[in-house]
Amino acid sequence: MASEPRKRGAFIVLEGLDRSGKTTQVKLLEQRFIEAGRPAKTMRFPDRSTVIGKMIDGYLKSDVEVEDHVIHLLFSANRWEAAHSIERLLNEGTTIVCDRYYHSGIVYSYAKSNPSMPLSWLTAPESGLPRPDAVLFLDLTPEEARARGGWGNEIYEKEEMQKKVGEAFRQLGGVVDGGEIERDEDVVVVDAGGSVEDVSEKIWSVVAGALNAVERGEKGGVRTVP
Ligand code: DGP
Repeated sequence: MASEPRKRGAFIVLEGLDRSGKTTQVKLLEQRFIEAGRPAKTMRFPDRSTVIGKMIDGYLKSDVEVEDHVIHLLFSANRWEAAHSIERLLNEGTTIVCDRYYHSGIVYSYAKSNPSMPLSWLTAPESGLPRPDAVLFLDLTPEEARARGGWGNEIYEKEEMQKKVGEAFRQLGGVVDGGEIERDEDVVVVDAGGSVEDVSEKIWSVVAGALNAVERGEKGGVRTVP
């Protein structure tokens, strides 16, 4: 009797503003998959361990200045460095829980309002990367972020930037419209204002739906970003 073909893993991305609890939730989600007997692995972007990642780290810490277009392409290159490993893991049946991915790439650069970086230019380098099965944006108001101790010292951790990034993510998630950014069907906005347990349950309810679709083969094999 022929054995069943091995099912591919699901590719789940958590996006969020700084202080949204994203990193904690990524770990909880990985644990949940493992407890359910599903091989799972966490990843994060930027991956500061590579040569390109170290350049990004220097920029984020304001140790070096990097021109807007250049840093945008470096963030994208940092995802492309991992593209084959992501594909391989998914094909081997490992589910990936990823802390930020290409939507951060688009939204953080978009928030700079640089007229020579229109959306079409920002999205182009991401085209062809492995596409997530679900992207959850953990939403938090600046007041809630402040109540959690405020932001750190990195380059984007300023209230004005966080407001713009939040707004752009809400447009991607279809919660607000009116801007240039169109709704992206992969993005779901989750209110990250509750307790760790509450947010984790909300995340699980969205992820479970995406997981079922992957299990039933509705999403096909590993897809690529259009
Ligand atoms: P984190 O390690 O998750 O705190 O992310 C570092 C910072 O980098 C955070 O402020 C978000 C920002 N960021 C993440 N990915 C990208 C990207 O692709 N492009 C840009 N411009 N910023 C990004």
